[in-house]
Amino acid sequence: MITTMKRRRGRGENEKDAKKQKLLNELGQSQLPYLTPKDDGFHQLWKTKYSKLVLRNAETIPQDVHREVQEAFGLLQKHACLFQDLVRIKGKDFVTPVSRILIGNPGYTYKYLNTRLFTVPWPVEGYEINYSHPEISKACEALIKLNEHLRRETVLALQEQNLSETKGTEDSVVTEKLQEEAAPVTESGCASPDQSAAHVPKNDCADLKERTSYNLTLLNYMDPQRMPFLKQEPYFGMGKMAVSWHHDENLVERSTVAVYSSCREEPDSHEKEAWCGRDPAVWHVALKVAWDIKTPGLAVPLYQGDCYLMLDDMNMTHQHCVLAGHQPRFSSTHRVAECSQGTLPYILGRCNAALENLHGDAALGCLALKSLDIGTIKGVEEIHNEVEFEWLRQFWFQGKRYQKCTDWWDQPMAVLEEHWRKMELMRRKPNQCFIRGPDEGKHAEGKGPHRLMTE
Ligand SMILES: O=C(O)CCC(=O)C(=O)O
Repeated sequence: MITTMKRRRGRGENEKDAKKQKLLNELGQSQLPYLTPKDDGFHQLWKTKYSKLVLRNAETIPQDVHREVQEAFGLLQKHACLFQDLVRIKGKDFVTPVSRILIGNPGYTYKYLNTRLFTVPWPVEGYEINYSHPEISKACEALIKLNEHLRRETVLALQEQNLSETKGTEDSVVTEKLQEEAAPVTESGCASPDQSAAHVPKNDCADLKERTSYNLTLLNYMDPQRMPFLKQEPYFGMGKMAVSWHHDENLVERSTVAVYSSCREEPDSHEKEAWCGRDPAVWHVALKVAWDIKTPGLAVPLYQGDCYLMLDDMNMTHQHCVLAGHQPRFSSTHRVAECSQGTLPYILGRCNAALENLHGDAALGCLALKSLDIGTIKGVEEIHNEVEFEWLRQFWFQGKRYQKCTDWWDQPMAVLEEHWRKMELMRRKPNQCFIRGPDEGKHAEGKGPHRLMTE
């Protein structure tokens, strides 16, 4: 049951609400201005207030990457691998209009809006992965290839931006480069990457690597024709949104988010100039400066195969939303998820630490606690909750969706459940010899958390 996963709202969320309310009060009935490419000042606004948004339009991306990624989207859809998520916003449950699948490093998870998604692993050396169909394997391979392409593009883009921060230098080569950089962003918003790293000031390599090594991608799909009740964008009057205003959560600080966008083009219509503002037939990414009503918003159209990068701290300083067009669209959003508490090795390590307090041998029919120290018992209780609420319930609540793609999580989840069961016994009867035999022990206290949830 969903109610078993209830969580109190944090102070941060209440503060956010207060800020949002203040903003809406200031705004009253009026709407804020925003610019699109057909507005004067669009490129200037981009360059001055949204400079960490970089668009790489489709022509700059290798054809084989386009072909394989677009085929991958089709294959994942054919095998019904994408699902709408049940998320919690301000204590209420919502089903996302977009359908999603998380693909990434084996054993990684990503939590957004209180829902933890588990990666369908992409192929990495050292891991044996059984996919439920060769076409799913092919799709995952295409996405790790895209991931690598976007990582390289991101490093280049970051290097370019570091160059522009060295303004005022005497170095003539750098000055020359600066003049190039200072030129207005091109029509496409794509500043041409300088492939020669020779004059690029040194970045802190370790840091750069950490902030650009995407460890997973969250894929989104939506067909707007099947979603008649999309929310209207509330501040600027930008029209229907597929994804509301947000910052991406749980990412490594100052890490880039890279997005590949794919949607069929709308056939040209004569009504093109009939609307003001953004073209409602075309998908856009929209950006605004967080908690700022003075700077106009920016709506950037996205055509088949375009990519955009939100560099460095842009995901923190700005919010973004996705404005729906008319055609179905896929996107692949590559992220450096902050996984210090989100990987399988992490949670197994936690469980093993808790089970250290267990003494004896289940096979011999007797287990007891080594220590009854209150701190130790509390620690076990914490881990017991963590494995139950952050892992097992999250996993089982999402049903059998992962099995559509792979059996990768089945065995680890069985192990976690077994650990949970032992901790449950430790908690219930802390000072008794509480398991009489392996099979009896297994069933004595009865139920795994997934069963509790479905009751
Ligand atoms: O599809 C996109 O362009 C971005 C989607 C997004 O913002 C998200 O998944 O958090």
